[in-house]
Formats: sequence, structure tokens, C-alpha cells
Amino acid sequence: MSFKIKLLLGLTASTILWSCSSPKEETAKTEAKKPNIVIIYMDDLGYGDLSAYGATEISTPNIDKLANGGIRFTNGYATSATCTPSRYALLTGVYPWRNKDAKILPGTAPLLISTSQMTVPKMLKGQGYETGVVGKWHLGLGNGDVDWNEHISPSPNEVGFDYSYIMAATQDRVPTVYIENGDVVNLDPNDPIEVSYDQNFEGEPTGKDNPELTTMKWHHGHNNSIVNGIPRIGFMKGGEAAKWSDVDMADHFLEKAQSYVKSHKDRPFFLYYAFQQPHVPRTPNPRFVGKSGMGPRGDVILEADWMVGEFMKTLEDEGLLENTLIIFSSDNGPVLNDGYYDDAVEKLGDHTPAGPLRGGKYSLFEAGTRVPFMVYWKGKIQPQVSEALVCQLDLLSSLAALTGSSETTDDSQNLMPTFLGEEKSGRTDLMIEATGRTALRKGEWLMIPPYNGVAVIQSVNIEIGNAKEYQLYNLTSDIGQTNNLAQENPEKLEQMIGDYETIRGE
Ligand code: NG6
Ligand code: CA
Repeated sequence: MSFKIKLLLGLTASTILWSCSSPKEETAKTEAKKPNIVIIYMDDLGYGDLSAYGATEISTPNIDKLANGGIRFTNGYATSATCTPSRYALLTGVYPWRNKDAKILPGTAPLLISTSQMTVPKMLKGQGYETGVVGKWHLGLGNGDVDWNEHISPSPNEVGFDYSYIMAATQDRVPTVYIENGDVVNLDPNDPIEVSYDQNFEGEPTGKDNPELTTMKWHHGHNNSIVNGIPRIGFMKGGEAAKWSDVDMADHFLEKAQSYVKSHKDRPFFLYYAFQQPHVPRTPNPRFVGKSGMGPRGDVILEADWMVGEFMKTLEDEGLLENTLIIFSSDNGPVLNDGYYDDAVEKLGDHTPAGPLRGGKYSLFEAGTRVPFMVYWKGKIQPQVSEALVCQLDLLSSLAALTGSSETTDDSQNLMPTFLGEEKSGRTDLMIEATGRTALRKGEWLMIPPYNGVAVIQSVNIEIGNAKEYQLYNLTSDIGQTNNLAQENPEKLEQMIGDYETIRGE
């Protein structure tokens, strides 16, 4: 190369560098100041399931580090007592009862979030973030007619996530495969996948007809296709090579979450890391089997705790801990027998998954929606316990405020100062939801309107909050909701009914 050309190239390069690098560097600097954001989301973890929340029969040292080194909320809520609606609210900042389809979805349901809707990852993308989801999705995929052998769209990638590595619905629902950016992982084109929630495929065994092929016994529901010895909800045929290994699922998601962090450490990133534990089927890896003495439910809580520790180590090793805001919570409260015989009831011992709360998953009583909720940011948040009323619904507006976006919704409140521990108060009220029913929390009061239907779902043995009369509880003096004050306190009840109707728009 001649000197002249070299000079020219050099000049051009330096001109480009000089002229472009300056504003670029500026952007990089501003972006570097923006913290990474991680939401660690458990599935069916109860208010009393962590030692940081008072559990004495189980020890969760890694999750406790987040709780004790950050803010531990004692009035932190999912919007709902089941998965899909809570996840919908978490990601969109919209109350799930505003969307009639926000209920537990089958694996074949269409995408619940509209591609034109604002979401946490979309908002963060607008603020310069890379966005990823790893783990349980359960918000539907496609437009209702998914061909699992083709590229699936819309998927998380069309509602704000640059990267997605997910299971479609739940661990107990087909299809039992991983999906990366809309494509089933390890799919053999010669062995196409077929999925139906209506009828079985000819000649395929089911949990109902072929109990001899199962290694985990179903108790209610869960008697359709058998995968890895576990009978599931829904029918599936083919896709043998793509089927996940249940006992390796937690390790698999951990590895994906860790590599996401490592490959995005130079950008502000948002990672929604959605664990599958301790939802059924509980399938601890062999190295956790028997560790809790409580059967698989306890074992997978220990497994999840270990995963959180490993994930935190990755953030630390990559030098990201001081610049990463971590939110930890659960999508709904605890359940013991949720459809399989897995010793959750038999080996519970003195453990109280709901802590002092009444009810559990599916319930309008507190244990349905009040969940572990903590926010951790090393060096930034002073460790403390907060009694402020906060909800996962508020993350959209709060994270927007944190990152310089003005996005908000009617339902999602900017509680960033509360999440950072700079402010003691939270929401004044919150409408909670359980299997389509709603109840109002306001201040220290909770009002449940009358609902028809069973008081207890017998199969899971949980009181779900139905009663013929109004229920009014003072949660400060009666956290266990044993004393219905509706009759004694007609004025309060009247006010609560009025507020309830205003919020519901009735
Ligand atoms: C229920 C399932 C339960 C669980 C739940 C969803 C039966 C009888 N029960 O319908 O096992 O899968 O749906 O849980 O099928 S959630 O945490 O994803 O909302
Ligand atoms: Ca759940």
C-alpha cells in the first residue's frame, strides 16, 4: 500500500473516528449510567417459603441475601393469584381484569399482549436497553393457530424482547419444548410436532389410559400426554428430539440467563428471568433430591435458591453488581397438591408456605397475591424492610421513571422512590384478582365482595375467598383474616364498596 493511500485511509479512519466517536461516546456514557435491570420471577412461591420471610423449616441463603441486602417488602403483591394474569400485569402495567382473556392459558393460546401495547421491555428498548426473557412465558404465542414446526410469531420478540428463550406455557402443559426467538429448539423436521388441547392423537398413550408408563402419578387434571414419564395437560405428538429434560430445566435456564448477562455486559440490559419452580411437576435435579426433607416441593425451592446464588455470582464476576437493579418476586401464592402426588402435603412437616397468611394460589385471601417481593441494588439501596403497599403492576411506570422514560398507564404507579427505599409510602389502594374475581385493598383494609361458588377448592385444599356476604378485614390487626368486620363496621364497608365500584368502573 502506498504511503499516500495509507495516509488517506488513516485520515479517513481518524476523521470517521473523530467525527462519529464523540457523540457515540456520549451516548455510551449516558447509557453506561443506566443500570441493568433484572426481574427474577418465581412460579407459585409463597409468602412464607423463604427464610428471609420467616420460614424456619427451609433455608434459602442466596435469596435471603437479596432480601437482607436490599428492601424486603412485607406488602408486596402480584396482581393475581394465578400465573398468566400476574405476568400480563407485570409486563404491561395494566390490571389483568381489564382483559377478559387474561386467565390461565393453555399452551396453544394466542399471544395475550397486543403487539401494539406498551410493555416493560418495549419501554426499556426505547431507553437504549437490550432486552431478554429466559424461562416460563405463559402469555400465549402466535395468533391462535401456531404451527410449531414453523417460525412462531408473534412471540415475546414482537412485544419488546430482543431475545427470548422460553417454555410456551407451564412445565405441566404441552408443548414440552424450548422455543428460542420463535423457533422450537432442536426440532427434527422429520419428526414434526403436533399439539392439541381437544383430543389425543391416535395411538398415543395418555396418563389416564396408561398409568403403567408414568413415573409421577396424577391426582387431578394432568392425565393427557406423557412426557418423560410425567403425564401433562394437553396432547402432543412428535418432536422427540426437541423435548426438554425436566430435571435439567433449571440448570438449562440458568445457563441461558448467565450467557445472556455475559454477552450483554457492555450494554444496559433488561433480563426477565422467569423460573419454573416450585410449580408442578416438581422435578429437582438429582443433586437436590432429598435435600429439604420436604419432598420435591422443598427440594425445588432449594434448587431455585442455588440458581439465584449462581446467577448473582455471574453478575459479580462480570463486575455488574453495582450497576444492576434486581427485583425478585413470585407470580402467585403457594399450593401443595396442584395435580400430582408428589408428597408436598405428606412431607410438609411444620413448614408454612403462606406464612401467616390465609388461603393460597387461586385465592382472594392474602396468600393468593401477597408474595415475597424485594429490590436489591448493591451500594445504592440501604438494606431495610418496607411495609409500603407495592405491586408488580407498578414496575412499568417505576422503571420508566428510573430510566428517563415518561411511559405510564392508568393502573401502574411510579413508585421508584419506594422501590429504592427513599420513600416509605406506596400505593393507597390495589385491586387484586383471583380466577376472575376481584377484591380491594385500601390502606390496612381488604374488602371481598360476595361471590357464589365453593369456599374451598377441594382438589388443592385452598380457601379461595368466596362467601355469600361481604368480607372486610383489617390486615394490620388481623393479618390471618380470621375476623370479618363487615357487620361491625358498616361505614368502612360502604366506603370500600364505593371505591371498589369506582376502580372497576361499575
Ligand atoms: C391449573 C392446573 C394446575 C396449574 C395451573 C396453572 C389442573 C387441574 N390444574 O389448571 O396444575 O397448572 O392451572 O398454574 O389442570 S399457574 O401458576 O401457571 O397459573
Ligand atoms: Ca404461578
